[in-house]
Amino acid sequence: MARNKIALIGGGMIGGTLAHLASLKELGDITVFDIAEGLPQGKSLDIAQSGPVEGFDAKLTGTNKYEAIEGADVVIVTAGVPRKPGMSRDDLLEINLKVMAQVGAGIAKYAPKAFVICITNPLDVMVWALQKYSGLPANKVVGMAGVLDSARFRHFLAEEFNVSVEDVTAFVLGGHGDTMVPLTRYSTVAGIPVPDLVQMKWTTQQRIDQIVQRTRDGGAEIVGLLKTGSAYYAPATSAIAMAESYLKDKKRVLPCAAQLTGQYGIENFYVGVPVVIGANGVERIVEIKLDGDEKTAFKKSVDAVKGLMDAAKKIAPDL
Ligand code: TXD
Repeated sequence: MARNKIALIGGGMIGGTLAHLASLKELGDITVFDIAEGLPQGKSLDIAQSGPVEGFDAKLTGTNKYEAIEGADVVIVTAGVPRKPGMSRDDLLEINLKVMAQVGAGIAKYAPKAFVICITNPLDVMVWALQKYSGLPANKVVGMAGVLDSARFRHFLAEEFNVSVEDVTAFVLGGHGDTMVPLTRYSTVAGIPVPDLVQMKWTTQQRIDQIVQRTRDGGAEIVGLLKTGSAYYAPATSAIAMAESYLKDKKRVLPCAAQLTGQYGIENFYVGVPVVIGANGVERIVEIKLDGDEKTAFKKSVDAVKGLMDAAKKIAPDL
């Protein structure tokens, strides 16, 4: 059986890390596309040369031509510009919308059967625009944000409780932005919900509130430290988990930006919710029961995404 083909649209900080991780995991042959001359070619060649040392077999190709992504099984999109300190994700809207139009056309022409994972910010609107521009079925186009946001939440909780990250689960709902909704009662240590751990005096509500806020600010914290770009190791690792669930039909339950068709009272709209990812892409949208406060927080997040979508429609009336 031929190897899977993974196309990475954008060979920058996240794109290069995606190529390296996919190679290490032998997920398939990898084609890195970028508009920058030489960048995808150089990174592909460099990673390929690490193969003999590490022992992975993967054909890596760098390209500036969309036809090289022909027949890709998975396409991961990071093309666009990242934030600089002081910029919000929303500031990237206009420039990255134009990029999604180009990327959508390339995918439609050369990889219409692919499972597409969008990473470019502002994520919830970019994945919505990419699905529209590409014309691919909505169950085959998702956004990566919730896996990263919940990973940040899980990391902070594991540090707080001094337990293995493997035994910490978390759900983060809503848009990938300051209004994201980390759900503490669905977050657990070995199945023990965080509110119970507060009762058990493992921590305090105040500490948990601080951790929730640090999760919301997770991207900005790293942008502030790096100064020249945004996070890329954890975002890339998160997208690879989604790609792997598709390629291996693992049916993982992961928080992703997916198109809702009535769940949570939302129609034809992308926002972060738990989904099952298998060989058919998004196979199920998990509609968890939200209590009063969670409903309010989720609606605030949905309204923030809606606001950005309205701004996007003004910029690109064809959307
Ligand atoms: O959780 C999340 N979804 C976020 C997403 C986590 C972190 C970063 N997030 C966003 O991913 C970030 O705000 C950016 O919008 C993307 C990519 O971030 P990255 O750090 O990889 O940016 P780079 O290093 O600038 O890489 C972007 C590449 C760069 O090589 C450009 O030459 C290329 O995109 N680029 C293009 N490729 C194809 N087509 C077009 N038009 C294009 N324009 C730029």
